Amino acid sequence: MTKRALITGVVGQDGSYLAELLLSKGYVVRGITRRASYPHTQRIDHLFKQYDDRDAEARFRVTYADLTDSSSLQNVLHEFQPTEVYNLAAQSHVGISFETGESTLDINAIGPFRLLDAIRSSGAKDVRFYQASSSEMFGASPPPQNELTPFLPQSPYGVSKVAAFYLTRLHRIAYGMFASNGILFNHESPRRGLNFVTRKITYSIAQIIAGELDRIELGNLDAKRDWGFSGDYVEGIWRILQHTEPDDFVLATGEMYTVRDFLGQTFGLLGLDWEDFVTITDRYRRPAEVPALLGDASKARRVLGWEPKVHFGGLCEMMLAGDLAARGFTLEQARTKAATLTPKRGGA
Ligand code: NAP
Ligand code: F7E
Repeated sequence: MTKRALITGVVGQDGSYLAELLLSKGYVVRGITRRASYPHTQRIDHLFKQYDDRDAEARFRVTYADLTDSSSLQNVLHEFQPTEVYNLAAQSHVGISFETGESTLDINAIGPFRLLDAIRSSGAKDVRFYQASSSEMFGASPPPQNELTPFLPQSPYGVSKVAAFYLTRLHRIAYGMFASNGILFNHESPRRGLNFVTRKITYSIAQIIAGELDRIELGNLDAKRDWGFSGDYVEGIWRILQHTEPDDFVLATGEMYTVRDFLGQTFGLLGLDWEDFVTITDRYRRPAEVPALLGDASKARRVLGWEPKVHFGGLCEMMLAGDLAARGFTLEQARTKAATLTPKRGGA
């Protein structure tokens, strides 16, 4: 039987990689996106071209629906009849969740409830459900963190993801649904949103090389994160739903670096000293911070056979090369240009 996957958040970073992966495995894929005032399908436009979504039988199509709109979720479930549902949609920015707490909780916590409830009420017994849970749920719990580590969330985002985690487990326990959580540590890529710290740094370096920017403004450089590659993590997400039984799994690299390390590595690739180009500002500090995240993914390795392929150095180079290429520079050309730069001192 052909597998049919519904992906919420398909126009986001992970949604785009997951759609590629599932299409390569022969799935019929339906994405949902909410209305925006300007098209923002850049991450999946190549899939429209490849799988022609104008055809009624197309393997890849996108439908308007919203996690805050129950009837839109019920309609797409009824019409598409998925065998697997991947709930990746979220207000995913931790810092912004302090400014938009109510809508973050609505989308990230009540949203998954609406979706789980719609699947349950539809009577479809065999649908498998994946919830995009997050290492932000661990918050202030000291590293390393695994599936048994207590949750101590430090933001409205973290709280919303804890609620969704337990709602997913509850549907598994109370109604026997195949509902699993992936507790994913930070994962990045050249498709990462521009206001997450890794992509902000690599995008800004490319702007500096192109002569469009002098300095980068950043907040807390001491935060420690376990950064992996989104392309590796969607493989783990898929494996979580192919497992014989529903369960919860941490996905992580098991390596931890500071934001300062990320600066050193990426500027270092061009022979530059990051301190010449960075200004620290309170503007990007958060009311509460998650100091250190380091994942122990031994359960996923043992049970699912999952392991990340890309590590810190490779990730930094992949992201920087992507942003430089978009401005017409190879790494080698950027190094040559970097050697001619005169940093504008001050502020750091
Ligand atoms: P992302 O790039 O921000 O993608 C999230 C997507 O959700 C966006 O396309 C967004 O649409 C969509 N969305 C937001 N509100 C929605 C709503 N009300 N209805 C329907 N769609 C909505 O995030 P990501 O990095 O791919 O992460 C995917 C998921 O994993 C998220 O749930 C995130 O919280 C979780 N997660 C991410 C990481 C990580 O490091 N990347 C780690 C752990 C967990 P718009 O483009 O219209 O805003
Ligand atoms: O921040 C610090 C910031 O926004 C990383 C999301 O995918 O991963 C992500 O959340 C660190 C924090 O990611 C800036 O204070 C310094 O300590 O890139 P970030 P995040 O908050 O770890 C988790 C697992 C998710 O689930 C989330 O969806 O970097 N930092 N200066 C900065 N952060 C940003 N964004 N911008 C700065 O200028």
